Amino acid sequence: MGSRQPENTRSFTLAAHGGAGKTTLAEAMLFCNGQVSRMGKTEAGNTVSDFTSEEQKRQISIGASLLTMERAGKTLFALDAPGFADFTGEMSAAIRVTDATLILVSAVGGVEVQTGRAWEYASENASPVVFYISKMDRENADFGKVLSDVKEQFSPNALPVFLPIGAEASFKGVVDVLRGKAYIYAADGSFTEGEAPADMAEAAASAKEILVEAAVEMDDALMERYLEGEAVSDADLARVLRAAIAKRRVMPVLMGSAAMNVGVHQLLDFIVDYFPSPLDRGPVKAEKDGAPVEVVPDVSAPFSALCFKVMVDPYVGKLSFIRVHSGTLSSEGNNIYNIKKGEDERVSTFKLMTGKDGKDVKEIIAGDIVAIPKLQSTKVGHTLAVKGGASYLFPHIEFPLPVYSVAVVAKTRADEDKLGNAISKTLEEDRSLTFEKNPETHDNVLSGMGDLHIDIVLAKMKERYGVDLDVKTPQVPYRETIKKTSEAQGKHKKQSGGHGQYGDVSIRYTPLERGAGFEFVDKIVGGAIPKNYIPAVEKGLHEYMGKGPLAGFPVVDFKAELFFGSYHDVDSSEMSFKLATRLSFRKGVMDASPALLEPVMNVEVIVPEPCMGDVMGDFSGRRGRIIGTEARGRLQVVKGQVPLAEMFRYAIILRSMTSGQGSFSMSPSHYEEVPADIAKKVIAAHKREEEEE
Ligand SMILES: Nc1nc2c(ncn2[C@@H]2O[C@H](COP(=O)(O)OP(=O)(O)OP(=O)(O)O)[C@@H](O)[C@H]2O)c(=O)[nH]1
Ligand SMILES: [Mg+2]
Repeated sequence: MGSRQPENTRSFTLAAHGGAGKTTLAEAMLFCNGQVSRMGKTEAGNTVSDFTSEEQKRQISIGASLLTMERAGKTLFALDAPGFADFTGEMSAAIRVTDATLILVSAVGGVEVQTGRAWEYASENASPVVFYISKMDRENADFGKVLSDVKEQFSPNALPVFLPIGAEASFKGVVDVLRGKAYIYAADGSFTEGEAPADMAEAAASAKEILVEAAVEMDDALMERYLEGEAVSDADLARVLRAAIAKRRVMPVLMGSAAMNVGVHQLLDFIVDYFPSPLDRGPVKAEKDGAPVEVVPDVSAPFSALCFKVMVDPYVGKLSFIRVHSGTLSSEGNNIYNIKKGEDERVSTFKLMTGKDGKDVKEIIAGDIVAIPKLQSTKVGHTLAVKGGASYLFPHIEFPLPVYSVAVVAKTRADEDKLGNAISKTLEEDRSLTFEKNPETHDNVLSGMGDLHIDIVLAKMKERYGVDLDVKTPQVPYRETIKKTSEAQGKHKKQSGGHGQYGDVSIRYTPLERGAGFEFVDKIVGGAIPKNYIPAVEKGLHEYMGKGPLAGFPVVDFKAELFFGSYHDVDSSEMSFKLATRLSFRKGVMDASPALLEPVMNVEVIVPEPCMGDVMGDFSGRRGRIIGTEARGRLQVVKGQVPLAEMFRYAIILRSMTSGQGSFSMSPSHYEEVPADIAKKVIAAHKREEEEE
């Protein structure tokens, strides 16, 4: 590789709705490029991209796979991202670190929900977009319809560069509008170059004219000459078209059939000729001491890179995937410095990855996307440099917040012992996953993007780390409180034989406002209880508060005033006073009209306008209330508050209610009293549990 230059690098993300054909297209590219001798199929579980056992079993992509290709003196880095909504984080991270986004749209299915997400992520990252209409060989493939949908829903800048020859079963080639040539494929996958079929010549010429018109706008002098009627040379056109693509002024529309391997050579050539290089893409934003800086993709600048993915292979170990943004780095005698952590990391080699296989390379340069084995402290989103070199940080990579939670329970003691290690390794790889022990309910709560995501995580933990887990709905962290004032005496007395026990307290319990917590007041006068026993009363209250008398949940928002009591010179002790406090507390709370409180969440749902009615109606079915709605781009935001108890399966319900178009996020708001009929059930369930124990 030696003298590689960023101008010879092309990186792109394959992004689309689930099943649009990304992995098949990636496989066809490798095949055309001579890197695999037989094309694998998703359904046969033998593609280069989908190499994990869960991907093969489920016949979908789960993680973004990196494929490296050499073609016509260029290095191509393709990230094949998953399309299923549960793995959107993999797609957004891939788009962030590549120089272009190849958005696939099925010629049969057309624009779908995740096509929209791919478009949005590309737009947020100002990523140049090329559309690829896939599956042209399939029955009902309709290039014209999909093209007009793409234009209408995404951008009028979507302009065809290839035109299909035939369709469905008779789809056999493409006309490359720029070259004015036709490429006709034979059954054995070979193709011949020729003139465009006579009935397509006019369409091809007019498509080219539209491209020329759009592209010359990138160069004022050229545009002037063009408007005066001068022809634009091929070299000039190539130059301005490249610029127009890099600036999202033209979004080429290509097409083909990956499964039949028609048009893939032409796609690869187009990538080589027209996709933006890191130099075309220009500087990326970073931050130094709170001030913005621009990082230029210059090979002689200080080295800097961003880690965007971590993969833990039980055999090979950890691989950290990085995008190099500036400089050159050799693996010989160099450490990498993790700026975020302030730690040096040993580097033995860099790997050019294709699926699970890596090819060692000694030097990496700006624009490269490679893996580094066995980095210790580097996590997704960290900026890497060389000690004493670059000192800025790239913005963190944002992942969607988890929206679906389950409580996991180890099946056996052995599973429990292995859980910690398995979870921490899994979390490292999967940034859309969180794990938390709820301090109130003691549930081990695993949260992710949906039920498929959680299913896959559990299957992976079982296969890789041998941890078997059961799942259940997490417990709601209910709380208890009181609504009235009460006074209760607690007297603990045991004076038969041996050393006796004696404690006697009278405590007044008063409700406090929501969120106030607990307050203890010592109102003892005249030594009714000696000073040294009073801390025991307070300590006792703190302890018993943790498990309320109503249903065993923490008691909150009340004041306890110790106002009277009595003691015995010999038999009183701290323990006796604690036990007396317990008697008073249980009676006092039950006499003060106790109530159950539940957490209420702030919920924000983002949906297309037509789904708003359903979403709002569903809110009231969940005991929720709407706070307001507002428009956000082409979508609507519904804001409201809903009890947590009603939200556990919401990710799944929202998906089906909106055909996958809705998304939501939530955060804790406050505690509120549980309606009586529901409280009764919760209390009864708790009693049953206690009896079982
Ligand atoms: N007929 C036909 N089928 C195709 C073509 N491309 C993909 N398929 C089929 O479509 C299905 C999905 O293909 P994949 O390549 O796995 O789709 P994907 O976009 O990678 O899917 P995810 O990664 O799960 O989002 C498979 O059954 C493929 O065989 C094509 O060009 N023609
Ligand atoms: Mg795939």
